[in-house]
Amino acid sequence: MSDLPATENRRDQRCRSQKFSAASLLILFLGISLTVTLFSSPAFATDYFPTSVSVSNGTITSGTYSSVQSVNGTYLIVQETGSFQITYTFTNNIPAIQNSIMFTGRYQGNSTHAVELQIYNYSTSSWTNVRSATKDFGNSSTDYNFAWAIPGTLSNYFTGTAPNLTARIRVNHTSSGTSSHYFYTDMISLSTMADLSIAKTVSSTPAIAGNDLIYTITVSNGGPNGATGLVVTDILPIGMTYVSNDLGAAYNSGTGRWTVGSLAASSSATLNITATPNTGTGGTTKTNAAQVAAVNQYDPDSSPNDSAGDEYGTAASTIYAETLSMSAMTVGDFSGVTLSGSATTDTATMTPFTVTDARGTGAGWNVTVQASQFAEYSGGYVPSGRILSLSSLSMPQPTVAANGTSSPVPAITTGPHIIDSGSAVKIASAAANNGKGVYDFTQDPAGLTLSIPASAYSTSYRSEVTISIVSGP
Ligand SMILES: [Ca+2]
Ligand SMILES: [Ca+2]
Repeated sequence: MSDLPATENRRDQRCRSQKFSAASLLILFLGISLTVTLFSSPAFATDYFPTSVSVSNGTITSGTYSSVQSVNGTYLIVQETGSFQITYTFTNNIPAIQNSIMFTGRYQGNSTHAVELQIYNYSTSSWTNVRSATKDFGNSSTDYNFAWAIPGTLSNYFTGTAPNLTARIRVNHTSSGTSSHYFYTDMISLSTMADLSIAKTVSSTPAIAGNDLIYTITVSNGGPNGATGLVVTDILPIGMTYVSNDLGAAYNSGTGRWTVGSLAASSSATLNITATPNTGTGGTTKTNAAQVAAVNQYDPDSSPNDSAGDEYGTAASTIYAETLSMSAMTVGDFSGVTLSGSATTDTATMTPFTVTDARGTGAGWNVTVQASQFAEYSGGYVPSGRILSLSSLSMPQPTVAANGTSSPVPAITTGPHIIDSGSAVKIASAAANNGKGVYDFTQDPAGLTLSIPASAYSTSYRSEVTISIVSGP
């Protein structure tokens, strides 16, 4: 009977010298230069403020309409005397239809009282609730900061002729009030609003130094209105080299600016950037960020260019250590045969294995297999014992598939291969600039075949199988 113990990577001397070569590359690239890109302050939406304020069933105790034209802690304060209304009128000072109302302030009163925000509908000659809730302003000792979308057909809420449109907003208190209740307005304005968000992914992690990967950046506009003047930045991390993008001149790889321009509500735009981790980055993690840098509309839950919020997204890739390696291949035992006076065969198993070339050098590699001549074995090789003739052991032709983003797959040498012929047999080879990446090799799991001649002697035999990966085309 014969048994074949698992062995692998016996010929690791050349692999080890290759690893030292990769380490010296790492030192060469440590002197990389730093690039800093600065941007001017982003453009924000323009706010339009009231030109007059009127109050019913209440008394203005402090401030005028000019008090409410910025968030500065100077309040227009209305003291309740009944179910008050505060009407803010924007007369002939709005150049275009707006889609949202901004408010900073508070109601200090009875928490059970309904205090709601309304806008005048010139089409129906009635007040429309901006929100469905009636308690838009609950009792609070600290200011609220609201950005509310105006519902329905926006043009119904504006009258006159652009650029001199008029609109009216009202705070409506429907309960009977007392003189101990106050409504504070720090700022109220009409503006435009678009809720932008960014999603970002990367095609490969882990990634291979020297192999392309793709960043996908999607910017979405949750509305309620279209965004204009939209710019997204994506500056590649240090150690990554830009290759290409799928939007052409809209993305400037030097500044990292993607000029999106206009983006309608409920729509999105996508940019794919192809880049390569430089050799020397092995063992590190590269995180790439994209964010909205500028837009003309107010975003209710995030701000441009602050590396935070839902319009800021990141994608990270770990980079493989820059080595050439392969996983273990395990060879099973043969089951053994009963001699019958005729030639016969026996089979044993071989497991799949994986080659990883993360050096980024494009030096290529070869996988070789060699089995020693079968020799009599009984707890150890028997001196001057029986042997089987050379060239009796064959393995099938493996198949290979790239695992993830990889350069052209290596060539497979046509098999089956006789592996105990006295010299190493090349079963796969990656030419220069091929085979960079991770490759999974599979083969017939019971395909290792031993030919046993009719003249064989009955005893136990053993052979050592060595599978090696070596650098070079
Ligand atoms: Ca947002
Ligand atoms: Ca932000």
